[in-house]
Amino acid sequence: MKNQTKPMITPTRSITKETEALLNQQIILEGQASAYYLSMASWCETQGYDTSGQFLYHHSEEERMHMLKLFKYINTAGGHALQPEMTSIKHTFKSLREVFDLTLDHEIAVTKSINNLVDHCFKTKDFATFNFLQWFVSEQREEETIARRAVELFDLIGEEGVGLFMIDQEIGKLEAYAAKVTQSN
Ligand code: OFO
Repeated sequence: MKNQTKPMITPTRSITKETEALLNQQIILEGQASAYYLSMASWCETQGYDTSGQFLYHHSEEERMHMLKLFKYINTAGGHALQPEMTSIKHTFKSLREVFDLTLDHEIAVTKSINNLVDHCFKTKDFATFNFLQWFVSEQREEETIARRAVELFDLIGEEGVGLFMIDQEIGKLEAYAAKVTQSN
């Protein structure tokens, strides 16, 4: 009887350990984004911000899809994608504005991390991973645009009277807006 613990196939590694570790770091950020936005969506729903809630549920799904893209890439390249721990999830928020301020902060952090990864791949001549990451570069541009517009709505419309209701409605239109703007660039 052969040793059952050995894998049937030994994958050929096409990314370095360092790149694998950086990609796993990126998985953490995408997983956090998905978890944070899910928690925010739930809070919005409990507060009557239904459109923002739907927007954030959808955004949470998208972030999970980004995380899965990285899982597939790392494992196909001979590495091991790791499910990150999810701790310190914030469940309640001071206001709708705080939700979108935090969303923008997180998107900026994700963009920085993607840029560092791209820079690392270029410097180490890992052009396959560099190429794979271009999708994330474009996606971050779009997501940062959406998050910035969301935050701007609070100053543009104002939160008094029916302001918050209107902001909630406008948030539902942001994805279509950002897709149009980034495509025309
Ligand atoms: Fe994964 O796109 Fe934003 O964070």
